[in-house]
Amino acid sequence: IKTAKILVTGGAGFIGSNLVDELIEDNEVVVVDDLSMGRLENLPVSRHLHFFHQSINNKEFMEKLLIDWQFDYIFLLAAVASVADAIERPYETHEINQNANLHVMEVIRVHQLPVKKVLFASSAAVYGDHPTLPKKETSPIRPLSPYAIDKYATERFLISYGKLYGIPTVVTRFFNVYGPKQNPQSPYSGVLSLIHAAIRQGKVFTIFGDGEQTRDFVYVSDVIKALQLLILHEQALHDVYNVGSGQQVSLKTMIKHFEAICQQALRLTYRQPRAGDIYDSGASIEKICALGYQVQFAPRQGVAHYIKSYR
Ligand code: UD2
Repeated sequence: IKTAKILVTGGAGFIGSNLVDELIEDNEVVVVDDLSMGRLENLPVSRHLHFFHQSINNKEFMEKLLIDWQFDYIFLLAAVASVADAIERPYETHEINQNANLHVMEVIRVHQLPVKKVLFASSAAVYGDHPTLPKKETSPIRPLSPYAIDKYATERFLISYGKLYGIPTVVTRFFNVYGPKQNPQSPYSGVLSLIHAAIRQGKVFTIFGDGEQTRDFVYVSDVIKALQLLILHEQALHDVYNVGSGQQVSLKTMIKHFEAICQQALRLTYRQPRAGDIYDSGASIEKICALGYQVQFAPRQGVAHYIKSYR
């Protein structure tokens, strides 16, 4: 994207700040982030960056921002990203994960803002524990938590606003994203950020279950490529796309990659599986690949790049 005005909600967070790094060279980028999980240090220093320390839930602020700026592209990445957190405070997180995003669409509709496309970041969580793998966009939807329900409902709202009111939209379903700037501070942070922190600090890492559970781990720079492709591709319209690596890999295999690349053993301890944990997960990425998406970082290469970026 070039010479555009772009809004990234959650732009100081893990995926958001990696996206901002890519966009900032050639565009004016506005970031709205309440810094609940995001960090200012994640953001580049640039006169093209306009940072607002605000919640997307501040409706007055968001309305004014959208009207003042007349954005070309909008990436809706802000969320309470932890499923566990959403289970603790379902009503509060609903305000952010669903209503605040719906409000953005409503402002665009009411003021007929000329946005070229709005992208909403949904999650593999919408598939729930239905056993057929890999997950296709047409697989059964079984949202099992308030978090997944909000993600799914917001997907539908976005697409419905898109079709009814002529606002171009697209939705991504992220699988297990990992890489630089992922915050390991919560026990519900992405497991690879916790492994990365444990191996660097020589600390013990707890495996919940037997470690043979599988995930589709996708490196953040591949995710950023997917976001840029989907926001620009004219065929990616009012539709949903899985974003993953297309490889289903066990936790133990990922740990072996960390150990091999760091040349150091990770100290392990085992506990009962987490309540509600899904054993296996994997993405079909055929749909996004048909638009020209290519995975650059297989799991081992991704881990190597991740570790290198901290040296
Ligand atoms: C991911 C998403 C979540 C939701 C969900 C949908 C992340 C960070 N979370 O949850 O938002 O979309 O998918 O299914 O991407 N584990 C350990 N030890 C630890 C931490 C985790 O063994 O210290 C295990 C955990 O029990 C699970 C696996 O590692 O089996 C992955 O855990 P996660 O929290 O990174 O991601 P997941 O798939 O539960």
